[in-house]
Amino acid sequence: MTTADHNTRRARDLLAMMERIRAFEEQACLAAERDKLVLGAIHPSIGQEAVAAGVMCNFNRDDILLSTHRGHGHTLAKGADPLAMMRELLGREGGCCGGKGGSMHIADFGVGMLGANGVVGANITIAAGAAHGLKLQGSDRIVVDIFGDGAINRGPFLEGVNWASVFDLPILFVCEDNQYSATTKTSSVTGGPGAAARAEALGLRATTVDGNDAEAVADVTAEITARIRAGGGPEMLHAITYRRTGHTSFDPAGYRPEGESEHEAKTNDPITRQRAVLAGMGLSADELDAVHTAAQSEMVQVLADAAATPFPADDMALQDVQDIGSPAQGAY
Ligand SMILES: Cc1ncc(C[n+]2csc(CCOP(=O)(O)OP(=O)(O)O)c2C)c(N)n1
Repeated sequence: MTTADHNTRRARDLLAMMERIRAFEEQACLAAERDKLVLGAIHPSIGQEAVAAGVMCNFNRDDILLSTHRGHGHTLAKGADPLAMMRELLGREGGCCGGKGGSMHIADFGVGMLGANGVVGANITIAAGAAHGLKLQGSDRIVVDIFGDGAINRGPFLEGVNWASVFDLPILFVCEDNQYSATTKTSSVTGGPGAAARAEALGLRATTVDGNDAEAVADVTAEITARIRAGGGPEMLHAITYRRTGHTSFDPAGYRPEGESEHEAKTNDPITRQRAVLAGMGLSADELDAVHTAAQSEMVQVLADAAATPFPADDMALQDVQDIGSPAQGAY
């Protein structure tokens, strides 16, 4: 394959993954808002798909991923089955976690996805632990840990990044900076220049990238992961993007300047930008539309199949649950 063919294939793969993530989340939002099939919140990453697609295309199935409450895109891009994910969102049999975890607690060890996490920042120390485990095993696998800009203001960021630095662990920390922490503009509660500078202060090499440019994210992550796989130690990627929806699918985001999200959608949509890249490589509008249509059809079917799946049997509630008894029973 020529370099041009390779570049075109990767560009198309990036577009296809972003389209699949967007379509999955659009269907998930419909399931929550229109169909009332989801108990609990959904945190969409609509507009942030280039981070998931661009980072994850540089990781193998047996590498390890830790993610956040906004982790559908990362998990799909790591290779998880969208039907198992949708069933999990709907609490159905065959969900990734038996229907007991829901959107914020999806894990799929089969593709190296150790878990989304509803506790902001908690995945950072877990990821450092996973990377330490791999290092002790002498494994050639590596870890990617994705967290939001809000997480860098929590203690686990310092603990996890420091630990990775001290033990020279094989891990890429990705700060997916969508500029908001729930209802707060993150810059208004962040001292100093932010994620990259903090990582550098702890001894990591840090790179900042336009997180809505899938090609740039994929390129820079390829360079970083090559260094990490060669034993170069932990690094930080600060990917700047934008949260287009409210914090959850139900949040109207009235705290945001009027028109901000619409402006981003019009001028900085990662899918539109990637379509332009591919058009420049010679793909026709019909070919690009076909990628969109395929993703839409796939995820419409995924929601239909998940909604038609039965709920788990009642006794499932007691499976995978630790029962060590109560103090009154002398268990301690
Ligand atoms: C320890 C902790 N504190 C507060 C919350 C409530 N909370 C949920 S998401 C969120 C904002 C997180 O912002 P960020 O890390 O930037 O991720 P984003 O939601 O933007 O993807 C907060 C404060 C929480 N889940 N965990």
